Amino acid sequence: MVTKKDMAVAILATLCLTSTLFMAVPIKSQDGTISSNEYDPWIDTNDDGIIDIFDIAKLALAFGAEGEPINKTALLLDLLARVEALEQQSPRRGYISISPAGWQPCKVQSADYSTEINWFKATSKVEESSPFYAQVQLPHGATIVNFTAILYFGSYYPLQVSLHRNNPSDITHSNMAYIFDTGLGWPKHVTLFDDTIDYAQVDNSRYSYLVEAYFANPLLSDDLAICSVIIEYTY
Ligand SMILES: [Ca+2]
Repeated sequence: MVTKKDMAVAILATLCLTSTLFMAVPIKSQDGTISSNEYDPWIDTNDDGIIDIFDIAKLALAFGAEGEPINKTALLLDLLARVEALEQQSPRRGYISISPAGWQPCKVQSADYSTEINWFKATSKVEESSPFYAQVQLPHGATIVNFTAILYFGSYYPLQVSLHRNNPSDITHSNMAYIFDTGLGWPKHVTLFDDTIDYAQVDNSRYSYLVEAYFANPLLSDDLAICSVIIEYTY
C-alpha cells in the first residue's frame, strides 16, 4: 500500500534525480551533441530514443505499484524460440534453373549440338548412348522436393532427363529424379516433373550433383529440345 509518506519520498527523490540529471548530464546540447550516458532501451518507456523527463515522470507516477514481474530476457528468448519454430513449420522454398547454355556433351568429338537462347538441341550427328550433362550446385542441407523439365518435341522420339548424385569415394552415382517422354502427341511443348525424389537431402561434403539428358534415337532426334530444367528445394 502506498502511503502519503511514500508518495512524498518518491516525488522528492524524483525531483532530486531529475535536477541532478539536468545539471550533470545534458540530454542534448544546443550544438546537437548527444549525452555521453549509455542509452538503455529498457528504461526508454515511451520508445522515443532518449531517456528524459517523460520516462522518469512515468516511472514516478507508477511508484509503489505491485504486480507480477516479467523476466525480459526470458521473454525475448521465448519470442526468438517461437519465431524459429514457426520458420521450421513452414520451410522456405528455393529454385535452381538450368538454362540451355548449361549443357555439355559427354563426348565432344562425337557430339553435334546446338545451344540457343531458348533451347538446347542435340542434332543428328550425336553418337547414340552419349548423354549430355549439366552441373548443378545445390545448397548444402537443402531438401530437393521437385525436379521439372520443360521440353519441346518437334518429332516423335523419346527424351529423358534425370538428376544424379555422384559419390566420388567409390565412383558410383545414384538416380534422384527422372523424367521420360516418348514424344507421343508431337509437336508439343510440355512441362514434366518428378516429385518423388530419392536421396533428397543435399550433402555437398560427400557428393556432387548433375543433370543428365539422353536424346533417344539420336540419328533422328534433330527436333527435340530441352528448354529448361528447374530444381525446387526447401531449406
Ligand atoms: Ca524516452
